[in-house]
Amino acid sequence: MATNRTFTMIKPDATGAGNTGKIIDRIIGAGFSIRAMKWTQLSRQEAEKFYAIHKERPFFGELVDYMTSGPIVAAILEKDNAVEDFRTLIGATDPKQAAEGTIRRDFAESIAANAVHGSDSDENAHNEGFFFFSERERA
Ligand code: 3AN
Repeated sequence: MATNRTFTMIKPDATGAGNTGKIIDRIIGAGFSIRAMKWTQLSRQEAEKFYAIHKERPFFGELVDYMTSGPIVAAILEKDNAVEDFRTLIGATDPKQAAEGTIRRDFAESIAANAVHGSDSDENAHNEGFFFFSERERA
């Protein structure tokens, strides 16, 4: 399993606000290369499957409603230490706690509508990329 890759989604608040290009610029500017990318929308069933790990959390219904509310951009990114460096680039889950200069600080609306997703481990990065992209798209 590659350990220099992570997975991201630009979420419906950010695509809807017209911030997709600015966020992709930030990602590339931080040294990540894009290995796969698609503009798509999640069905309820897909969002429930993607976020299954959170299904006992009180915000699960809200999370699924939100993530199916509009288009997203899914991408596989590559860089040394990709998972950790990308989490640093996006900042804390709650944009109010996110450090100055992070993507969530600058573009997120709230803890639920927080602009971008970033995988939290190499294993999840692999599984999440697998969820969205076929083998030839992941090359
Ligand atoms: P992160 O995306 O920073 O890893 P997680 O894994 O704790 O955060 O949560 C997954 C997603 O669930 C978050 N990106 C956010 O959209 C949503 N979420 C987390 N906590 C809350 C909350 N308290 N209320 C609503 N949505 C939440």
